[in-house]
Amino acid sequence: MGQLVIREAKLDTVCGITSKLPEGDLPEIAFAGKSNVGKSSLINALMNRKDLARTSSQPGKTRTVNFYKINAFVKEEEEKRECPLCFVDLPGYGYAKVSRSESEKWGGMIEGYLNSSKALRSVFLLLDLRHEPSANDVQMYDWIRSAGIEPLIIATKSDKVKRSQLSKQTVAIRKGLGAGAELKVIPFSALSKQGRDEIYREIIRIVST
Ligand SMILES: Nc1nc2c(ncn2[C@@H]2O[C@H](COP(=O)(O)OP(=O)(O)O)[C@@H](O)[C@H]2O)c(=O)[nH]1
Ligand SMILES: [Mg+2]
Repeated sequence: MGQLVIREAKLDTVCGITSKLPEGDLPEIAFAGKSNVGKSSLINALMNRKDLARTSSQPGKTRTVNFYKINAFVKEEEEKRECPLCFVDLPGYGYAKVSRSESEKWGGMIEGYLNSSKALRSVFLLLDLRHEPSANDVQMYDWIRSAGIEPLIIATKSDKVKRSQLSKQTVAIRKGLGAGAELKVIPFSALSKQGRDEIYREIIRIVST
């Protein structure tokens, strides 16, 4: 199937609540999840960058939709196939210090993006491997599916869970979302990079079909 190689990644557009979302033509993969779940850490790990996407221990800081342009190719035996794409970092939800009206505005913007982007090819929904999905997580899962997209679930911080607990936690995530065994859940750790190659393979599959 080949190997995804990222040459360069750069932050291209930052959208606030009142900005018009860009209409790019690169295939887009969006990243969703509650604040502090490890979204920036995953995006950095995929881009092979330490700090292009901000990571912080203070949740709720990212209140924008960030579009990263990724210059990449797929390396196959003898050939290189160009594979330009765009990562879309959606604002984290579930942060207690945000007012209800503000979080509703953001919810509207995320839902609007999911329903209107023509270039959106997949959504990676991040859930903490240690916890059952929250009501907000379930709502996000439902929004993504209502937009006609089957999300890929990335279960983050897998280094904090014993190997022997991995499959039990994965089952609990599927159950919490009301999904069956067909829902793909990939355990990921930003520390050990467990799961990264599998996520790269998913990206190649998504962009190639
Ligand atoms: N142990 C561990 N900590 C992580 C992992 N991913 C993120 N973190 C930590 O969790 C916190 C929030 O991460 P961040 O990527 O900023 O989350 P975001 O709010 O979803 O973008 C930071 O302190 C990270 O260092 C992981 O895979 N393992
Ligand atoms: Mg972040």
